[in-house]
Amino acid sequence: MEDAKQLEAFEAKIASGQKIEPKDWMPEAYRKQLVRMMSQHAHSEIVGMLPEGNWITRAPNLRRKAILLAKVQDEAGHGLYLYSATETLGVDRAELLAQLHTGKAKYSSIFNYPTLTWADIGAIGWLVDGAAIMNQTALARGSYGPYCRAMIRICKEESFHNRQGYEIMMSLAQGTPEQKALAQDALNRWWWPAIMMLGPSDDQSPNSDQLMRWKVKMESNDAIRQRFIDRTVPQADFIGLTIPDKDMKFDEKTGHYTHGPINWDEFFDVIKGNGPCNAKRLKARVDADKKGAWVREAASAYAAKQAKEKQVA
Ligand code: BYC
Repeated sequence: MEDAKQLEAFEAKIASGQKIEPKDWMPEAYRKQLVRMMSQHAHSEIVGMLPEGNWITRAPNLRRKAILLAKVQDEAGHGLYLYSATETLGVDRAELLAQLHTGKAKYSSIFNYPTLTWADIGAIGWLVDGAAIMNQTALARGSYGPYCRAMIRICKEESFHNRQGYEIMMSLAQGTPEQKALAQDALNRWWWPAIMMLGPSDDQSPNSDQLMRWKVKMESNDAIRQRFIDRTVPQADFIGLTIPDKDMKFDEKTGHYTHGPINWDEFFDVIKGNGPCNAKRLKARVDADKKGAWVREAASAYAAKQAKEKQVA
């Protein structure tokens, strides 16, 4: 039974804007929600390396290759910060990875779409990292210390990712008609999945109320989506690309863009495991885990040997 006084003190701390730290008392529901969300976030980072990793060997020149390699390495780093931050809640990383590998834990819907052309790398940086920044700068102001601190660093790196993506799109849009068509095609395919990755509409978001009350989420899914749209549509206009939404228009009265209907059936289908690349992504992670087992075993054996030698000395 949770102590009402402890709960009151916990909620007062959050209300006053203080951070909750790993050794502080917290309700079990808060801990569970954080483990769910932070581990899904960590999984998204490492699964997110796959569609971009697909283009490292095919980047059009050395400069592009070096930048993409650095970006994909950053995503691995984000996964590491986030698994470490999740471990502060008393769970084991191996257990979290087992949940990913058995399909029990989710990862972001966006990474279940294929990267068909080089322009997709531009679209991912511009739209996917752009949407992630909108979401994560809000999360950085949240209540759980280790998650917020991880977010601050991640957002700085995502800003670089976002600019590299937009710069790829800008170069293609200013190139030959074929290059511009590649950029437009990538925008057409990634726009709606990027809009959806910010989560279901508020009326279909069962976790939001509790998470917002406890300041894990600082803004609702729809509010962040609107901010992302308002920021991104003028960027598309600036480079002469068209958002694939015939209903998209600027509303002078509200100062916001209004958009057409979102295909939520597609979103829920993808998160159920039926997206174009779900099976492929999961297999790639499971295979990587199996292939890396000997490295983990060797590292553990070496650490045990070192510890034994220290004891003897
Ligand atoms: N995909 O109640 P809701 C990156 C699930 S990686 C899959 O609104 P919540 C990058 C949700 O889990 C950045 N599932 O949930 C990496 C819930 O199911 P469960 C990734 C989704 O948690 C590499 C159900 O739908 N960012 O940028 O309040 C290369 C109901 O939803 C999705 C993060 O992970 C989705 N898109 O809000 C390039 C940010 N959306 O768990 C780039 C951290 C919802 O109850 N996460 N679901 O079975 C969050 O901010 C929140 O978890 C969400 C969802 C806004 C995503």
